[in-house]
Amino acid sequence: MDKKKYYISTAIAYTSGKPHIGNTYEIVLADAIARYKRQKGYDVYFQTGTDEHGEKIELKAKDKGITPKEFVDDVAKEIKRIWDVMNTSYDKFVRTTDPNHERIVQKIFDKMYDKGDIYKGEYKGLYCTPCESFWTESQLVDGKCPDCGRDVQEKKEEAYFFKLSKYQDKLVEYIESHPEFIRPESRKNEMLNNFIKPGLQDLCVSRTSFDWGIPVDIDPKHVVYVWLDALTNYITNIGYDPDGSTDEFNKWWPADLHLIGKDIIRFHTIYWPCFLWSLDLELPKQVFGHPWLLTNNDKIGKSRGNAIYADDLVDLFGVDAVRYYVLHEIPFANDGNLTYELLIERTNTDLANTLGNLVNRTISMANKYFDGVVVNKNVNEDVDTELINMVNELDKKLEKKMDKLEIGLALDEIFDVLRRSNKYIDETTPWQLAKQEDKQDRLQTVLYNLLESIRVCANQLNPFLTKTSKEILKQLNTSDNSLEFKDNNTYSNMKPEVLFARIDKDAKLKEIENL
Ligand code: ME8
Repeated sequence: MDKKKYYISTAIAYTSGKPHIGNTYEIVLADAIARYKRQKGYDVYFQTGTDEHGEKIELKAKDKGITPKEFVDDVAKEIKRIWDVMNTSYDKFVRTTDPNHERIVQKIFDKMYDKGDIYKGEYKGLYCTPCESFWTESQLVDGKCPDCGRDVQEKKEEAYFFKLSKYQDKLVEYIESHPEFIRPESRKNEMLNNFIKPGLQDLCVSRTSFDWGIPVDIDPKHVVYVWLDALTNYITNIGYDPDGSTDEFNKWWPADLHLIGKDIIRFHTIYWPCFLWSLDLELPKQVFGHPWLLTNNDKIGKSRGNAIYADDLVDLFGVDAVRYYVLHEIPFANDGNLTYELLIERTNTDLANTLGNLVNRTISMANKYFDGVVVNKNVNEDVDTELINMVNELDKKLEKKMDKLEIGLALDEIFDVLRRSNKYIDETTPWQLAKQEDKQDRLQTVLYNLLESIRVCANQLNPFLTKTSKEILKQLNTSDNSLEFKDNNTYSNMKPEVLFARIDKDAKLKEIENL
């Protein structure tokens, strides 16, 4: 039987500057989901990339005295490097300056125009002549241009519009009859009540005031406005073509999950469905708007001057400590907070103590008491049952959380088993058993149970802490990737190594301060 397919995408990051840990969090989250699905046997396609057009980028390139293409080439390279530093397993890194994407966007525009969904009209707005920028009333600062502080004038500009209004009723009906389409639930209500039901205005989909964009085929003094260019990345890169799509497209579309931040859920659940309907395509199965990562309770932003970067954190703490922190600490629906203090505390408690110590102690005891060779002697006591049951129930429990995209809680399930395993050591006191001649088989059974528990947890950790998962299995000297407790494994030639060194908080904070 063919494997079930799973297409997951992230937002494509603006190439206006280096991505911060908030942007990076999204790719790590998507990566954990993609890896989990692969582990579950799905045929996964995981797409991410960069959003490279727009006026802001044109201006930034001008400031630097380079072409926009040179500018975005540099930034896209940096973004890809950071996604790689975070050990993310994307299948395709797409760029909106890819010639194929540009060509298909032009064709999409033409198709919508021919259908009557795009029409030529007039864009009216408040214009700042020196800055060559349109502003909305709410963007003005004291009634003046927010960039240069000068007066603005009402101005009209020729522009193309997409008939969002045409799809309003259909959109309300769709969202109400597909409760799984927008997640979490609170965002669905926000979209319906605050944005869609009050009335959709037609959307301006072209600009003539700047050049760095995809030229409109039928009227090349216009460039395609960014959201039509950006959102279509989800289909252009898998072989969509208005003149006939590829088999690849038919295999992957509709996407199973668009993972994006809560600030852009509006574009993905209003503009995007209407664009897709205009092309007679199905909608993605789900759009999940994840919460934000805050630092000291303030949103991390590229232009806010409070950016913390993933690669710096990896240099300080290692890739899996950073992955663990963002996956575990950012709850499913509420914003999460990142501080160095919290990151240090989490690393010490969960990774160094609960996980690292357990692995290290267990392998060390096996080496000390049995020269590293452990099999199951089946000398069981009541206390074993609870541990073994927990190990065997883990997969189901994890699946429940993962299906709801509750990644932090999924990690908790694994760590609950690890904590239970530590408690099992306290309960069974192997060091006491070691002193008693007639308890050697019991001692070996105890160590066997612990090794099996660690092995299963290590395999379950793979989607989240890939590097650590591999490292533990290497230390256990096993390639058994089954997810249930087995009775007949043999452990030998195990080598304990420190997985996560305990961090001295004060010393680390000093080191960070000096950076
Ligand atoms: O929005 N915490 O790009 P972008 C968590 N190009 N996530 C955050 C965040 C934070 N502090 N700040 C931003 C764009 N994000 C568009 C997307 S998709 C067709 C076009 C998230 O570089 C943000 O919500 O500003 C978005 O999902 C992603 O980072 C990229 O943001």
